[in-house]
Amino acid sequence: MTSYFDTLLPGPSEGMLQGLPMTIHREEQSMTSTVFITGATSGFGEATARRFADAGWKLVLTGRRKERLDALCAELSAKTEVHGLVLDVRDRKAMEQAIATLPAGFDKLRGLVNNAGLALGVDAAQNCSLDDWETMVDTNIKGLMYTTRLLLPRLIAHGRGASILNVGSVAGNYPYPGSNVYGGTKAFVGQFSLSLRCDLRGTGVRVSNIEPGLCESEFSLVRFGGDQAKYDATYAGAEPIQPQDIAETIFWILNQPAHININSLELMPVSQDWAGFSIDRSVKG
Ligand code: NDP
Ligand code: 8X3
Repeated sequence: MTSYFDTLLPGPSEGMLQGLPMTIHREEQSMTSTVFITGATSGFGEATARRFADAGWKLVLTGRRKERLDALCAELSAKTEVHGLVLDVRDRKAMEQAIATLPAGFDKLRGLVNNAGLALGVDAAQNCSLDDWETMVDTNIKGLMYTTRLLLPRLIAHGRGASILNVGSVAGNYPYPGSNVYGGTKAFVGQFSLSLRCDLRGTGVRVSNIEPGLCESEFSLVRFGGDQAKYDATYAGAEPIQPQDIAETIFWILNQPAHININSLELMPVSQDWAGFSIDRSVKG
């Protein structure tokens, strides 16, 4: 019987394993283990890049902050081949050009991690900035749409064992005050992921959506406009999930045997649960 762990073994030559199911998984892994990760300059994306580099996967890493990207690429180049792309996922033309000109050796993908994203604010809808709403839609929906569509041929070229891993959120599953457009964009990610699976029938390409709850990262600094006190209050006493935990989860999903698709995976820290329905008791009876 072959376990998930067999896919991770560096093990002996294929000749020695002839006839074992393990051989099949090893071949799938060694064909082209390149993963394309958006938003690798911090948080989940950076931790995921490190996790895959440790396992020897080749990396294509993207983000807007050049200095951070350059530093990460330089560091991880000691472990594996790395190609950095300073890219704004909202810039369709730049994305088209960068992906069309991926260097040889990075052109066939086994993994796409659609991670780049953000939330801006927690105001009630009636007080929100339309600019912020557009930024979230352009990044979390349109950016993810661009990478997916542009990279699909390269994932299909890899075929069996390839994966698209989308980073959704619990905010796509449950409403809370102030989640409005952010939650809407993550609901899109969930539904798009399921629909993609239908379209990719027969290609061998898998699609997964992870839906994390409270995780500690710069996400909350971005959301609160750099307000460190609000950041600290968000995580105080909660033992939130860490980016390394998410990286392990993503690595596990992409390394499942090729006949298994993790459709969706929702995860929260133990400290987090649901608040229950709220009732406005100021209404006159
Ligand atoms: P971070 O803020 O630490 O990381 C976000 C990453 O996205 C950065 O690398 C940033 O890079 C990149 N990014 C943002 N906008 C763009 C853009 N326009 N073009 C290219 N890259 C962009 O947050 P997390 O790691 O926590 O978030 C990663 C994903 O996880 C997001 O999609 C988020 O919605 C989701 N998520 C986060 C949770 C949390 O509690 N932290 C929980 C559930 C989901 P740069 O600024 O350099 O471009
Ligand atoms: C981030 C998790 O609960 O802040 O997607 O929306 S939450």
